Amino acid sequence: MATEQTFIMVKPDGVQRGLVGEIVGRFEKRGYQLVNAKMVHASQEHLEQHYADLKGKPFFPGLIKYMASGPVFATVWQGKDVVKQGRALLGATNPLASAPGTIRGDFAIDVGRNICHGSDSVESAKKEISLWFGQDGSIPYKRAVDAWIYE
Ligand code: DAT
Ligand code: MG
Repeated sequence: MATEQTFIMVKPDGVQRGLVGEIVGRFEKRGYQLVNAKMVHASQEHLEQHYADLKGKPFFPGLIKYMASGPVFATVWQGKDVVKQGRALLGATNPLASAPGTIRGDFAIDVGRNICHGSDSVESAKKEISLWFGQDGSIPYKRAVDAWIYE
């Protein structure tokens, strides 16, 4: 069974709007395994590191301010193809382009308030998990239900 991991974060608007349970629940119900989680009120410096690839974009200062405006809920998920499937569960970056049934397509409207983050590749996932969780990236444990999720 694959042990791919991804970093999924409920952004400050998602936390404020009471959507942590909804977002976590969608990953759980799909069958993915939660292997780490915490609430963090991140510093601007930490968020600038997280979004380093976007430095220089016109929306960058606003993005950092929004992300630092309140606590986020940071999680690590494990399972087969979880990076790509995680992005599919979140929907398109711009919620107006997200299909109904996706998290952003069901709960968001503006791109600058799109309520959740998901790693875009296995490589970014590794970097993000290490940035947010340090050495203890995940807490491994065996799930009895895996035999009913994976063939
Ligand atoms: P994603 O979050 O889907 O990986 P991204 O990495 O390109 O998208 O951008 C990170 C975040 O930056 C995104 O979730 C919302 C914000 N953002 C992206 N493009 C934007 C834009 N054109 N205007 C305002 N905010 C934007
Ligand atoms: Mg991204």
